[in-house]
Amino acid sequence: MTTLYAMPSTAAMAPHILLREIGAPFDLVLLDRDKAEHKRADYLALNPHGRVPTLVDGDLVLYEAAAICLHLADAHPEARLAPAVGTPERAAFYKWLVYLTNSVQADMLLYFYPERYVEGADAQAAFRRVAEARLNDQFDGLDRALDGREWMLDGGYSAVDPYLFMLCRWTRFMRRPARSLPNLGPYLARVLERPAVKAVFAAEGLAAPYF
Ligand SMILES: N[C@@H](CCC(=O)N[C@@H](CS)C(=O)NCC(=O)O)C(=O)O
Repeated sequence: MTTLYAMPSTAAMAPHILLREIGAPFDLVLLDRDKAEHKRADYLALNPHGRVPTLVDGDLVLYEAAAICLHLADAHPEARLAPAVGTPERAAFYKWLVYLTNSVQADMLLYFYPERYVEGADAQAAFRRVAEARLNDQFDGLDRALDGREWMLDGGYSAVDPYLFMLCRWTRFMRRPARSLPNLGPYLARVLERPAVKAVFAAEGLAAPYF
């Protein structure tokens, strides 16, 4: 049996989309952040960091959203969510997924949680402005990478796309959201058209704006 532990509108969204793209049965356990269910002993036994997502797949317990995406794509080759191992396309797949989790997602933390890095309201506001500028550069680059293409990889929709969609969604209340960029805007609308993505918003109880 497969179970995804999640909270709505978090880093669990990309794995959640992939599970619905794959179409195999799974249980979704939505933890209540207000009740700190992700810090309870039974959950910490699965994920000692007390964060979501965590995937339980038979005997396997796996956390880190990108690792879960890689595992799901590998475990369900029939869903064609990753290019063949050893191909240049697979290398591009690694590049984008690692970039998204290691650079863009990491800088999102600087933007959303400046108090974790610097003390004082003024310093935090300045820190956040720098983080926002870094994110703008990153999304400009992602927008350029999408120029003339439907999905991030030549071979079609892959696990990279829900991951990018998830991160773009996090910019929706920023001064320059990803949806305002010329290629990312139509791209996000394309991702939203996928039944799996619509099903995720319904299951997580999320309303517009979606990105
Ligand atoms: N690098 C981790 C980050 C996970 C993470 O920080 N999740 C957030 C939600 S987006 C969380 O669980 N926060 C709860 C907390 O820190 O208390 C991943 O990609 O899975």
